[in-house]
Parts: sequence; structure tokens; C-alpha cells
Amino acid sequence: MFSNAIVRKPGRNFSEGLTMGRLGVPSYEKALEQHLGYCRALELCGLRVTKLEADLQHPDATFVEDTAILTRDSAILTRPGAKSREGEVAEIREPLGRLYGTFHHIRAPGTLDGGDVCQAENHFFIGISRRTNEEGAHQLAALLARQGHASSFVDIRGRNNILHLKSGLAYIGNNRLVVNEELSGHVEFGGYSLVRVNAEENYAANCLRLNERVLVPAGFPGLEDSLQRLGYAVFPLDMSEFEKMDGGLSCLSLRF
Ligand code: CIR
Repeated sequence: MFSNAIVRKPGRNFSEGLTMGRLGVPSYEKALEQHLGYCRALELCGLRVTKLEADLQHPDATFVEDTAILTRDSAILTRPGAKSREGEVAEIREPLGRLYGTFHHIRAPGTLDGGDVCQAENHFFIGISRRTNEEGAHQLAALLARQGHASSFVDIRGRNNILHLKSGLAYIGNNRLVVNEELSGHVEFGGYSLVRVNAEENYAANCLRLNERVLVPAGFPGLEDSLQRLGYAVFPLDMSEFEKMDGGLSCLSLRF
């Protein structure tokens, strides 16, 4: 069960963030509207939402998920793999300090983005990607092991369509993973039931189970249908402007 979330409003310079740029320039007004809808959805799922002001120094700062890994026992501050995002971590320390007493850090030369970490109950899948290097992944695995959590690595370097592990993977409870085509054959997912997302719906794999509901990006009927057949209450959200900046549903919040 999740009871809290932290989000950060997109800044006016949101469109100056990092992107592979395949989908055009996002509209700031529309992004704000979609962000409001996202916050309302988190509240509807029963979460208390801490809303941080925009951070104009860091145009990608609305993707707060990348700055920390939250466990039962501590907040692990990351060291983002993109230079322009490094400073975001200092900005999340204080709001997290109101909720967590114990902090750990990923240290140089390790890099790690929260988007590369997918928790499935007591197990953490850690993506090794263009942003998270092997050193960062090993540091996280060691910190998690000390807290009694198992982990395994999923190497996604060389996969074109996914920036982070969670761009193609989500855990939705009941031993089930939502997984896109590129990742579905991965040996690490062997013990799970897989909900497969077809190639045309690639973006939808980044969905978010929050208590009684699964938030999904709007416009992907195949995944919605699969989830409904499995008995999930599906809640679609318009995410077009965040998708233009390579961000998905999970990226917009830290949850605990
Ligand atoms: C970036 O390239 O870093 C941002 N524009 C998007 C980050 C998305 N975050 C995530 O998947 N956790």
C-alpha cells in the first residue's frame, strides 16, 4: 500500500529538458494541466501528495522519480547519469528529510537514475542503461541487501526504445509484470506472470499500480483491455506532453 507521494510542478522551461525529440515540442500549458490531472489521480488512489514548486535550474526536475529510491527503511539519493540532472538530487533532500530519517547515497563513479529501478515486493530489478552504470547498480544492490532486499540486474544498453528500465517494465502486484516486447524475453522475469504490451503500445508499459487502481497512459486500448480482463481497475491519464520529453507515469512521482 502507498500512502504518500512527492511531485514537482513542471517549470516554464520544461521543454528545454533532455529528449530524444521524436514527438515534437511539448506545450507548457498542456503539461501543467496534465500534471494537475496526475496529482488528482494520486489523491484519488488515497495518497497524500506533497507538491513541490518548479525548479527552473533543472528543466527535467518534474521527473522526480530519478532522484531517489525509497525503501521501508531509508531514502537512497541517486547520482543521475545525465550531467544536467545532477543538481536535482540536492533539491529533493530537504522534502524527503521531512519523511525519512535515514539517507544513503550513490557515489561517484557510480551513476543511477530512479527510473532504472523497479520494485516487485521484496525484489528490486535494477536496469543498467545509458544512465545507470554497473558501479551505480552494484552500489544500490549492496545497500538494498543490507536492508534485506534481493535484487537483480537487467542490461538494457543497446535497446533503442527505452530510456530507463521502467520505460518498458512495471510491477502491478499479484506476481505480475507489465512488460514491453523488447524486454519480455528477459530471463530475470521467468518467475512472474507477464502482461505483454505490443510494439505499437510501447509507451504504455510504464504504468503505475497504486493501491486499488492501475494508472495507465491514455490512448492504449490493448493494455487497458488486458488489465481489465485480469480484474484491475484501470485509470487512464493524458500524458502526451511528458511523453514528448521521454517521461512516463512513474517518473512524475516518488511514492512510499
Ligand atoms: C530525461 O531524459 O532524463 C528526462 N527528459 C526524462 C526522464 C524520465 N524519467 C524516468 O523515466 N524515470
